[in-house]
Amino acid sequence: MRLSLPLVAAVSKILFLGYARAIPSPLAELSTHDPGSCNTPSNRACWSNGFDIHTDYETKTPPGKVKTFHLEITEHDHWKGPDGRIRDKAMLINNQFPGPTLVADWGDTLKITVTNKLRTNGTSIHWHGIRQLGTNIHDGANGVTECPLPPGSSKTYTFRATQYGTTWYHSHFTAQYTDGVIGTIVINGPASLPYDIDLGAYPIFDYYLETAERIVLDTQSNPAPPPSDNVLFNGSNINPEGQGGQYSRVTLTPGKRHRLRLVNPSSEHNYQVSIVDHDMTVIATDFVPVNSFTTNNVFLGIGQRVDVTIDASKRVGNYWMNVTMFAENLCGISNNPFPAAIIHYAGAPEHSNPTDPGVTPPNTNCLDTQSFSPVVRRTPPLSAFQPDDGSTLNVTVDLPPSAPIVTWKVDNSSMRVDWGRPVLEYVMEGNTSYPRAENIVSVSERDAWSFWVIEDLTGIPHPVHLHGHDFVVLGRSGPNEGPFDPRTDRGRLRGDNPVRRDVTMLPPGGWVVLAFRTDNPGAWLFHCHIAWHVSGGFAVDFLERVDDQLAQISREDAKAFNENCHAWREYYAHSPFKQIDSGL
Ligand SMILES: *[C@@H]1O[C@H](CO)[C@@H](O)[C@H](O)[C@H]1NC(C)=O
Ligand SMILES: *[C@@H]1O[C@H](CO)[C@@H](O)[C@H](O)[C@H]1NC(C)=O
Ligand SMILES: *[C@@H]1O[C@H](CO)[C@@H](O)[C@H](O)[C@H]1NC(C)=O
Ligand SMILES: *[C@@H]1O[C@H](CO)[C@@H](O)[C@H](O)[C@H]1NC(C)=O
Ligand SMILES: *[C@@H]1O[C@H](CO)[C@@H](O)[C@H](O)[C@H]1NC(C)=O
Ligand SMILES: *[C@@H]1O[C@H](CO)[C@@H](O)[C@H](O)[C@H]1NC(C)=O
Ligand SMILES: [Cu+2]
Repeated sequence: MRLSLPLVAAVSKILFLGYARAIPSPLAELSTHDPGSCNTPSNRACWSNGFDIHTDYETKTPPGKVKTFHLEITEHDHWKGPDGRIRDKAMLINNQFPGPTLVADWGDTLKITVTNKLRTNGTSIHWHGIRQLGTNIHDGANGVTECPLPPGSSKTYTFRATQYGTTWYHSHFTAQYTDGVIGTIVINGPASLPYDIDLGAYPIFDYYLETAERIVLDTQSNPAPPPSDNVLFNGSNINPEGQGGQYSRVTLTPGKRHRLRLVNPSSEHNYQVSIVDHDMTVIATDFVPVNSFTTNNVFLGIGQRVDVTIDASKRVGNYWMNVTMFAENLCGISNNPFPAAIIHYAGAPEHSNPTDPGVTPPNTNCLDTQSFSPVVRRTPPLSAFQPDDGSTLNVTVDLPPSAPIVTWKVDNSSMRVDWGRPVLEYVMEGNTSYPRAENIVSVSERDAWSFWVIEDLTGIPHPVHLHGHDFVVLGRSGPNEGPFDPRTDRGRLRGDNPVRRDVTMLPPGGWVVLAFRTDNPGAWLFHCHIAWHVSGGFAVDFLERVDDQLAQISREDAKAFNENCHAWREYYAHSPFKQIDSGL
């Protein structure tokens, strides 16, 4: 399919509302063990002694506490979902759907014990966007950084919240997260704009009545994804077919400014989010605080987070919050034609629905906005970028009947991890004979910018995600502009404080140029976040400074790793079900 629409900027205007600077004198009296006490509605830029919105969180972390959490994953048959319909099977965390929101402060250490109470499936939980500085072994990517946890066993994931903002966690065991193994995370920290009320994490995601395994098998024979049965806002919606369920209602206090932490933990859907008659002001993209940016709709690709503020400055009433997917651009497809939630002003009628349908936002060709400016600046040296075959990753898809099943490939190789032989095991053994299907991309230079051109030859927009780093988005083509041409396209790159985040959209039939600093040794997945595409092999594994990584694995972590792998291999030898996809 060829698209001729011009790239329409989704933004209305840029506002430099300015964030208040940290006030020096009262701050000096604050104890460093009292994070957040200078973080008041009128001064969200402030955090604690020596830490504020201008602090570079990649180099400095405030002291924090240890926070412990317990997540238990269980399997449910004949489960009645939030829109009143029955699913054959669901997998829930602590019996909640979505799972509990984990809340901590910037600088805290999270200790999260995950127990697998599933009947036959393994599991591994990935903490999306968490940098895992020095703790790659807690990244939760099974077949890469650990063996899956077999049924009946537990693992404690331990990592430091060096960043702050909003994110989510999910199973990385094949497409298991689509069955319900997802939840959100809020790390409290400073913000680039004052606000009165934090409404918390607000996930918007696709919901299927079929099991994830069924959809994986279907998309192995036909690449066209099935439409979702619904789109849930904060875990609820009405049943679009009729009786059952209810709209999510977000209550605003008239006259106040609210922070809403939008998260897209979908399996297939990328959205443009809009609220009838209201602007939103973006203050963070993924974990990266940005200078406030006011718009009437925000793009939310899978895995992305956009923290916005919303002023309750309109007439007291109820307003639709909509998500738009342009199906012709392959941005997502649902059997719910107009997925929506209700923005409810306190004092407005409690049970009535809004009447104004609002307007459909302009079509951005399923591409995310590139106009954000991070508060803490980066200026990657474009002169150090030497595009060649070695820095290009191309994405292709083989279809039946020329391939046995739909097979997604990066540089002509489809990822297939071996759950029982994760990459870190090779690293710990000093064995460099990685199987081709691990899709290893070695990156060995230390503390350097590593530049990558990603080219799409599949004709579909893909939300691409990197573990262990925020990348900078140096440039991007429009849809169907073909491969990156160094002679003409170099000039389109921007090194002056480009967008920085952990997911961006790869244009269909086009390219994106990304870079990250090799400051975090480990085995870091880079993959499409469409569940059916990563399941089908669309992933590589950046093996960053493998020698330095070996030195940072603690003896305790290595022991737990080996014991779990041993338990997994024993279990898997007799497990009734085997790996049917990439494993991710
Ligand atoms: C995972 O569990 C589901 C539901 O019980 C089952 O259908 C599927 O075959 C299992 N897959 C693996 C690899 O254990
Ligand atoms: C989302 O749902 C949770 C759990 O029901 C609730 O506590 C929270 O207030 C909701 N968030 C918003 C913004 O409505
Ligand atoms: C928003 O959702 C409501 C309810 O489904 C619908 O009536 C309205 O047309 C939608 N508006 C937009 C702009 O999608
Ligand atoms: C994609 O990259 C691989 C490996 O570099 C190369 O063999 C192949 O020819 C490329 N495919 C296309 C269509 O450019
Ligand atoms: C891609 O890999 C296949 C084997 O999987 C090989 O036969 C083919 O020659 C490769 N193509 C290119 C362009 O390297
Ligand atoms: C490296 O690992 C592979 C795969 O498990 C194994 O076949 C090989 O013998 C190992 N090499 C060494 C030197 O241990
Ligand atoms: Cu994809």
